[in-house]
Amino acid sequence: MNLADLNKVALAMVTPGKGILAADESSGTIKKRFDAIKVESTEESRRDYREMLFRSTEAMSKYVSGVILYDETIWQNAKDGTPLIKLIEQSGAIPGIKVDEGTQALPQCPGELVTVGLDKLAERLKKYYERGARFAKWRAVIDIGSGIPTQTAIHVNAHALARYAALCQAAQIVPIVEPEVLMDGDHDIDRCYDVTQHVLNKTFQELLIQRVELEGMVLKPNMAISGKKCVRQASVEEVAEKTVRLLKACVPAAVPGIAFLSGGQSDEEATAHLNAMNRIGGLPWRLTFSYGRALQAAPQKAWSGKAENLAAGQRAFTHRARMNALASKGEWETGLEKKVA
Ligand code: 5MM
Repeated sequence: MNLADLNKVALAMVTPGKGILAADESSGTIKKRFDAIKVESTEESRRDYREMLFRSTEAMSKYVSGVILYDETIWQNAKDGTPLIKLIEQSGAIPGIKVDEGTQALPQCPGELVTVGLDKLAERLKKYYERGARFAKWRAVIDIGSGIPTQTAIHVNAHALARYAALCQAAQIVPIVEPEVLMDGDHDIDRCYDVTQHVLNKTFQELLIQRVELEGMVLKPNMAISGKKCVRQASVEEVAEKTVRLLKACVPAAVPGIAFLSGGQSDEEATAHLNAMNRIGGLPWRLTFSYGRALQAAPQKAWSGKAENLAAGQRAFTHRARMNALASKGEWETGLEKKVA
């Protein structure tokens, strides 16, 4: 492993003024997104949609540091035969790959999940590196509810995250470590804070045990935020203040950067929260976005599967990418939302 090179890639992924596009929806998830805009999910429609994003020159070259791909996409070609991964490289963004293989029910823990995909991971990473991927992603899912999460679910998921991260670094690939505490449910922000603290502490403990080099990774956490069905929704300032406090308590300064997931927040909320955190300042790591839904909901709607809407889809994507890029520097304001790029 060459740690200096891993660190260089990790720092580039969290370049101030840029962030990550999470375009790694598995076939089931992208089908759900396409169903919502009444588009049939086929190999061709998924290719056309992602090609539209990757050919958004302004967004990709100015606001996007890296793109997380799904296995299908990394091997796919654009309509003119250019590999989609080349479009990303040509824009100056770094290609990455989701390597987990989804979740399975965790035995003895009703309602809880464990992320799988460690079998043959070393071989898969080698192939992805040869194809051009320089970082990877693995997402653990922790649900909050009555009696959950259990210690068991937190432990096995943290262990798998660390196993994945160690294998990535051995393959000269920067791991994005994503322990996501879901915002579904009626719990309040303080319960989210406590559970996330527990999950992050356990994750860093496992990373340490498995000798993962912190300088060569990126953390992708949830924010400390109210559950979607909670009657008291915390303000933007409270989310920012509590998330920063939580991360300072759990994330070593050796980690180059933190790139948040949006987790079901509205587009503008996700931007406002990131912006407010960056305004706090004095942080040991860079804070940016690694959004899926909060970057793609608008372009999906604008595109709606029609070739004549490609430019509108690209405009919508560029706008959201620009808003989040500004938020990664604490320079976003509500008023800018109206000036669609
Ligand atoms: C893009 O969505 C990814 C989901 O993949 P699955 O199909 O395997 O569930 C997801 O991991 C995503 O990268 C992160 O959750 C961030 O996306 P959001 O929408 O939460 O910002």
